[in-house]
Amino acid sequence: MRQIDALKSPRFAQISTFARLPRCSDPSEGAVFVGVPFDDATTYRPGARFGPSGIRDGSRLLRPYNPFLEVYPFDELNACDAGDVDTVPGHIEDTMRAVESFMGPVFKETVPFVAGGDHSITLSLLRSVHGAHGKVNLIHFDSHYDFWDNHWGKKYTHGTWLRRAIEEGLVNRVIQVGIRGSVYSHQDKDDGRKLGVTSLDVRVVKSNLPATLEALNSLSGKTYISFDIDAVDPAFAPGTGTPEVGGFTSYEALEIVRSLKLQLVGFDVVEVAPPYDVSELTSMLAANLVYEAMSVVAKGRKR
Ligand SMILES: [Mn+2]
Repeated sequence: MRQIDALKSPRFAQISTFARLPRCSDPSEGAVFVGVPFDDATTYRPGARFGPSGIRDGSRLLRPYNPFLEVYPFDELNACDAGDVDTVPGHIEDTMRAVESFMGPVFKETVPFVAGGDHSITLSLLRSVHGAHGKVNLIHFDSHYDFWDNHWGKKYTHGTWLRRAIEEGLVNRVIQVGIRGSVYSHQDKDDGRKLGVTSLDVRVVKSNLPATLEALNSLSGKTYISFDIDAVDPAFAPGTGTPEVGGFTSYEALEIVRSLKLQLVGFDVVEVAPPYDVSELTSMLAANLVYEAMSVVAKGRKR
């Protein structure tokens, strides 16, 4: 988009690119960073519509070489920033259509790294993944199950996307990582079992990180990762809409992601809400999680 056209667009939230990467207009140019600035499906604090711009700001200090994985992720992936999807504030179904029409071709061409937005966007992303790859495994980092049937009678919210994805047959194995906090009833746990979801709660993960990594790395075939930043403790990631105390440290979150050896077809980090952030802590962590995920994909290509 030419600068003068950008001035006429209501896409006012985007002000920079991820990690100062070049802008790409053609997604097939390389692995792309994409923003989805939408937060009308949140149930508590809104603000995740500013996640993409916050994460771009939080990414400015990222440097080209990852010494832990010994890769240059941006070079290896020919990475660029494709800008934001044209979401429609206040209208979730229009936004879902916009995400699917933008992301469908992107998933066919390359591996996208998506910054939300609230977690409702992941249903549209998984529909696009399914269109490109068929059923994939899902690793879902979160403090919440997100498989409620509805909220206030509504089927599409940030707490119901996973049940919709399972109902629509978009996913194979689903492993949740970091579950904690109070829920409405014991039913939630039973529902997970009925839906065939493996939930590794925060105690299980924290008490035995190697066993968790083994479980995740045992997934075979194409895998998608959705990372709700509230999987991390609010002491490390305060800028989010439905915080739950007692989560991962930022080190643990980064270490889990960078230790994955999987065939990733895409990655999203959602629920970053900069209005509640402190000193860009949450945005910087989200940017670094994207960086580690890019590095995992880059490392896989080098092998
Ligand atoms: Mn959550």
